[in-house]
Amino acid sequence: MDQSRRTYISKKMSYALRHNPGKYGFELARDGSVTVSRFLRAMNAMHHFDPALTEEDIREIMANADKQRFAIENGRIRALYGHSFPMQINHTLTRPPAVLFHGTSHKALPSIMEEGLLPMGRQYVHLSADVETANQVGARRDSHPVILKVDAARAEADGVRFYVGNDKVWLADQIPPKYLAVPGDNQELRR
Ligand code: HQG
Repeated sequence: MDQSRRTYISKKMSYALRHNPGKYGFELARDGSVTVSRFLRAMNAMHHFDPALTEEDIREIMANADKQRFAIENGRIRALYGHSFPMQINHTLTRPPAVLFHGTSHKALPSIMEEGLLPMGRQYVHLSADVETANQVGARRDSHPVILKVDAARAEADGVRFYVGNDKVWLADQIPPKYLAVPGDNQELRR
């Protein structure tokens, strides 16, 4: 399979597992998973892949991806982050590293420093474990993204819940502005 086909199928997988499982005719468990066999049947019925999509193909897509977006465990597949449908997925509550990052656009900054980081279209706020990852996330929206530094240790101590996505992506409930700063500025941009 060439990389463009892997990317094409990966986007369909994300759509089904993060955004619209109902359109594919399956339900997800509370952890966001569905059996691989049910998933393959639904994907093949919807997209008429020729040759038919197999578990081996999915494993090849996952192994060659730039990001770890999916996991297969005990015959079940799930998206690790990014969900947008209303039923909230249970992610594993985990103590975050002391500092996390969030890459965003200059345009969004005033509103973020006013309201905090909100999940917007997704179920959880997405944070990055390192600046490089935050840069990649932010570059989707701004050629010179703003990298916010999140005081995760203090937020967690104050009751904000954090969850693991993958080794680079963390999820959280909304993050009030007092835990956010633009690194390099002497003055934290909090209200
Ligand atoms: C912004 C991709 C205004 C937030 C990525 C972001 C990530 C606010 C946008 C994953 C705001 C939401 C998620 C506020 C937050 N006012 N704007 N109060 N609070 N925002 O796409 O974090 O390639 O839902 O800064 O790599 O950009 O799909 O979240 O710009 O890991 O696997 O609202 O999706 O992964 O955008 O990205 P998103 P995100 P995949």
